[in-house]
Amino acid sequence: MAIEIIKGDLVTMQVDAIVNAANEQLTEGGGVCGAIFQAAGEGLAEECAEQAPCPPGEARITHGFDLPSKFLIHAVGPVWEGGRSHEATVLADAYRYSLLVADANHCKSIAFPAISTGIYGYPSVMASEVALKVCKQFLQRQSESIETIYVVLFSEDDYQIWQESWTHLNR
Ligand code: AR6
Repeated sequence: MAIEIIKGDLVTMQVDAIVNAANEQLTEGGGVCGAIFQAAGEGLAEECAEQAPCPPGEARITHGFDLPSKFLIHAVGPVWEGGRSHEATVLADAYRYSLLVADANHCKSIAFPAISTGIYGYPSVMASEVALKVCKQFLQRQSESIETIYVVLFSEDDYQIWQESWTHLNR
């Protein structure tokens, strides 16, 4: 079982499930969500609409359509409001919920973006600490089918930040 932190484009990941940094209505947005909707193509919006809304901290599963992944897991992270609105709890819940959904669907591999760290404004360093801790604990304690968790960072800066957090967490 492993956690792999990589730099790249989430939509190209050949995994069982790709996680979308979604909004509560599960509609096409900007950021990685926009890229996923574009790459998935027709059918995704309709399947998402059937499952909406999805509150922050939860996730919904759809097919991957034209993406290389079988499933898409739409996770809604918190909007950053300075850290006093339980953002860390909600972010941890969003990762955990996604992992549970993937596991329940017998996924062996899953790829996450850095949920909430773009349009939703969550500082990347703090988000990495929350996310990586949840992923590590899940693999150690709960996972039934998931063997590999990828975290895919889009920018070099984020990649460095998440690598450092990972090293720190395992010290
Ligand atoms: N691959 C990997 N990471 C990416 C990609 C990509 N192709 N594109 C962007 N990122 P964001 P949020 C990174 O804004 O903060 C949408 O409109 C990006 O650099 O996509 O959770 C939704 O519909 C950042 O580090 O998601 C919601 O309304 C990370 O993905 C809202 O934005 C997340 O940034 C969600 O905001």
